[in-house]
Amino acid sequence: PADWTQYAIDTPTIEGLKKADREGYTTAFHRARTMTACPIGKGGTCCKICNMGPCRVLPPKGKDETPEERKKRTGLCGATPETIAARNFARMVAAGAAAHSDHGRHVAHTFLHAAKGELPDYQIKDIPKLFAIAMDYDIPTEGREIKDIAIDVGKRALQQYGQQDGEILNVKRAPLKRQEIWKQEGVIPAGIDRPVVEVMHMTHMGVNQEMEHIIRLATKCSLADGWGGSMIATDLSDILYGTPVPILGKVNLGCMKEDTVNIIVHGHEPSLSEIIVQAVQDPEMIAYAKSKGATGGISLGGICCTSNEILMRHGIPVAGNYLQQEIAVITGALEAIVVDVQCVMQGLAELAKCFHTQVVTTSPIAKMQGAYKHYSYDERYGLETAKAIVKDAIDNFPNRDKNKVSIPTEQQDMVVGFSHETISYMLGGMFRASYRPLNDNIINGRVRGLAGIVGCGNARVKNDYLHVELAKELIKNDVLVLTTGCSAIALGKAGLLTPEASKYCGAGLAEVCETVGIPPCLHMGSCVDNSRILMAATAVVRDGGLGDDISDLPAVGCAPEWMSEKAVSIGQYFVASGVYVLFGVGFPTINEDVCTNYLFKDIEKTYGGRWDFVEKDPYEMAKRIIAQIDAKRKALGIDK
Ligand code: NFS
Repeated sequence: PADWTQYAIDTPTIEGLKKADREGYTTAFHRARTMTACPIGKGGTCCKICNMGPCRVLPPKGKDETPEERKKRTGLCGATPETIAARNFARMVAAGAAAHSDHGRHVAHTFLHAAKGELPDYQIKDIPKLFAIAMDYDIPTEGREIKDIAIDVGKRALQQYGQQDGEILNVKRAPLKRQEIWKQEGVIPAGIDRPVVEVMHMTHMGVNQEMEHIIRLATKCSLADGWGGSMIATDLSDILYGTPVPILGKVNLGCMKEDTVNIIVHGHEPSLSEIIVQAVQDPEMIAYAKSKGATGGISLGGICCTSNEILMRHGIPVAGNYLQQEIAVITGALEAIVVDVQCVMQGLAELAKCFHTQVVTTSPIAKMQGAYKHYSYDERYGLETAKAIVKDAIDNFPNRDKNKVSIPTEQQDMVVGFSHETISYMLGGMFRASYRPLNDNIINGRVRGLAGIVGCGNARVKNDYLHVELAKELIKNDVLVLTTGCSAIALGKAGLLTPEASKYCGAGLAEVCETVGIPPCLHMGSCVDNSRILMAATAVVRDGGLGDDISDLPAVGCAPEWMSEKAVSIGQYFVASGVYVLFGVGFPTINEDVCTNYLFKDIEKTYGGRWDFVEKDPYEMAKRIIAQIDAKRKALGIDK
């Protein structure tokens, strides 16, 4: 068996993997040790878009081939390596944008029907944000019923998806200078769905064969995600379920208990998990659990971004991030894992067969072979469905095999819930909410800059290690970290989402964190909530003193352990919004130089942002990020 301390840093994961070895279970960690990634596909130079191929155009670098010889290689149709790399990249962007945007569509759909009063278990919660969004959407509010405003907001959001002409609404939130750049480049999406279809079309055999143009249309698609679908997902979830405010939370598998029915929700969309939160608090359900021998009642935890959604709004504990989904099953004490969409491993179903765990799929678009039960979740029957799922899990409690149970006790406190609105209130105060105090601290150098650390875990590298070491290195150098997704959960487990973590900070950042009473790493939510980071960056620009565009800010983005296509879309919309973005663990086009050079260098001339890549050294990552921040400070004339 492998030495798991080489592949994970957190004790429950390491212990879970050892248990898997002892008892003969297999996880993604195991598979990553026995399977190698395809070296040609990984670098972006395998073309499989037509039936004359697949054409493996370029072998991995380092084979005995001169750059000239490499350049001569083409696919059977003559497609050049850079066209192929760009097309593959663009398709990743499209898949990621589709996932985020369809999530947003689902939220908008639920929102509209809730607004109409058709969903008894859903009510509009955040009225001030409803008014703010209505204003952004040009919907009149004066003298109108809340219900009518909400219906209009829901309709307008849904209409954005199929809009064929003009511009998506939210681009006007961006700094004016940014909008000009997008206009000039022709990358403002008309609607949200159309650019996804366009990318699928233009990457079909025999369509777009100019690398830069392929990337341009991929950029438009990514903007339809970040400033479109993802932003709608965030805004409408906030209005419907509440905008996050700072709240205490806990993270790690210690949220599961020996004497409770343990249920974990996993995936991304909050619609069902919001109602499950209510169901597990129902006294009848708790009494029922006790009647089945679970003397402690019911424990609810979460994994991945569904978890982040209910953590931010209700303080529901996080069981773990992406690579803990199988480890949670291996505890032997999980009655049900309720999954919706995205980042759910098919390996779960096989693994669950070794235990009593019920895998429950709930999305109309996501079934799993071997799952215990499937619900095509319909919001009209919200609480009824949630209760049926919880009741099933309770009935499953007596099936728990005590001999197989080992629950970790680790649980780490954290402070979460930093929506961009909340950050503004915390810094500026209720009556003059503003980012100006942050700007002042950036100008005076107490805060050197801002870094978004986001994205997944990847079984190819030591789990959580890159996130945590990078964050520590950055806060040590006075860089304030904004975090979302599985990265935020990794930082939480490491104790970096607590005000006490200011002990890892440089003197300047420590002072700011202690004065305001915030952690040096701010958990801003799930991956669609990267749109909050865009809004925060825009607010920093608006509140003055740091240039007039996002690209002027000493701000960077990093996904050190990314694995999903969504991460590529996020990266691209940050680059297109003027941000330097660093990826770890491979880059989609890295085996091909022309497209990679464009993304890493030339694209900066257009957008002021660019890509970069460091395989797996968090200190090298930090070095490059800080160099980038310092260069921006210098350009602003605020370097010390
Ligand atoms: Ni983001 Fe969230 Fe996690 Fe990666 Fe998956 S859960 S949407 S994709 S793995 S951070």
